[in-house]
Amino acid sequence: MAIRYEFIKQDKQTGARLGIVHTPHGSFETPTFMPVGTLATVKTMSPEDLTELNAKIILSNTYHLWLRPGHEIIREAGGLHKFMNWDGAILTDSGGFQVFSLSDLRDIQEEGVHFRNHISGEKLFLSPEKAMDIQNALGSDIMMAFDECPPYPASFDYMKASVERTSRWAERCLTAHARPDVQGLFGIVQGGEYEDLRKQSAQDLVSLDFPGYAVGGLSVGEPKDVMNRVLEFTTPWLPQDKPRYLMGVGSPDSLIDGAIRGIDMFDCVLPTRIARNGTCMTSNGRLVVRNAQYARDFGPIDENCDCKVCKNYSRAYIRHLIKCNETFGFRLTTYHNLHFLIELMRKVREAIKEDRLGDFRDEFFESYGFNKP
Ligand code: PRF
Ligand code: ZN
Repeated sequence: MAIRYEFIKQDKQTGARLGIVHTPHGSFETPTFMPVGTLATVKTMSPEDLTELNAKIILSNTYHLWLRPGHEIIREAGGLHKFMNWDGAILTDSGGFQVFSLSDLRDIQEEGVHFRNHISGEKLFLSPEKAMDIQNALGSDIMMAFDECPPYPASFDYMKASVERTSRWAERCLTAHARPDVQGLFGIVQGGEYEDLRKQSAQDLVSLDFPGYAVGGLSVGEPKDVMNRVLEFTTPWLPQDKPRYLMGVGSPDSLIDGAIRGIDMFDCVLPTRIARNGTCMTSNGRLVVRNAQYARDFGPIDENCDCKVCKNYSRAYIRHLIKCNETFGFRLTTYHNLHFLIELMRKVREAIKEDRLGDFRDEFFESYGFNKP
C-alpha cells in the first residue's frame, strides 16, 4: 500500500488528531496544510522555496494538467515529480470539482461528464476511468476519486442521486486505478448538508476500503456553522486509522475548527491567491499591504513573524512592488502567507501534543480578530 497513516495521539481538550502520513515521497505530520500548485507550480514559488518553507506535500490538478501541457507529456517526462523538480509528496485532485467550477455547458451522465474546455471551447469528456489514467500518468502520491460536487444549496433528491452516482464512480475509480502499490487513491464523501446522505456516502466509500478519505462539497457557499456541523456528523463515520482530508478549505479559523473535528489535511488557493492581490495573513488578522496607509511604513508585514520576508523587507517596499505589478512583490507576500499557514499548523500540532488545542483556539481567534463583532 502506498499510503499509511500513523496515529500518534488525540488532544484531550478537543479530540483533534496528531498523526503522520507516510507516502512514497516522504512523510508529513498532520494536521497539515498543502499549498496549491494547480499548473505544476505553486505560483511564484520555486520547489527550493517550498522546501525552505517546510512544505512536505503540495496539491496539483488533473484537469489543468490534462489540458496543458497534457498528461502524456508529463508521463514522458517521468511523472509530475520529475517534470517540476519536486521530490516531496504530491496530491492531485481528480478534475471533478474543476469541471463543475470552471467549465460551462456540462452534461452529467452515468458514464461521465461532457463539457467544454474553459480555454479553447473544445468539447471534452471526463470519466472515472479517464481521471485515473491521467493521475496514473502524473504519478501523484495521492490521487482523488472522480466525484460530483453539487452546488450549494441542492435539494435532498438531487443530492441523493448525486451521492449514489459518486459512490458508483468511486468503485469504477478503484477498478481503473493501475498502480495502487505506488499511488494511494482517496474516496470523497459528498452529501451536502444532509446528515443521512453524508452517512450513506461515508459508509459506501468505507466499504470500498480506500487508504484515505476526503470530505468534499464544503466551502461552496454555506455558512461556517453549517460546515462545522457537517464535519461533526461526518468524520465519526470515517475509520480512525486512515487520513481525512477537507478539500478546498484554508482560512485560518477553518483549519483550526476542522482539526478539532478530526480533519488531518487541508488545501486551499486562499493564501497564495490573496497574496497576489496584496493581502497578507498576520497574527493580528488580514493586512492589505497594498493600501495607501503603508506607503511610509518601514516595519515588517507581521512583527510576530520570523519568516525571511518579515526579517528583510518592509510593508512600504512590498506595497510599492505590488502597486507596480512587480512579480517580486507577489513572491514576497506568497512566501509570507504560506509561512503563516504552515507555522499555524505546526503550532496546532504542538498544542495537540500538549493537550491544549482548545486554549490555543481561543487565543488565536482573539488575536486574529474572529471574536470581534
Ligand atoms: N471535490 C473535489 N475537489 C474539490 C472539492 C470537492 O468537493 C472541493 C469542495 N470544496 C474543493 N475541491 N474533487
Ligand atoms: Zn512573515
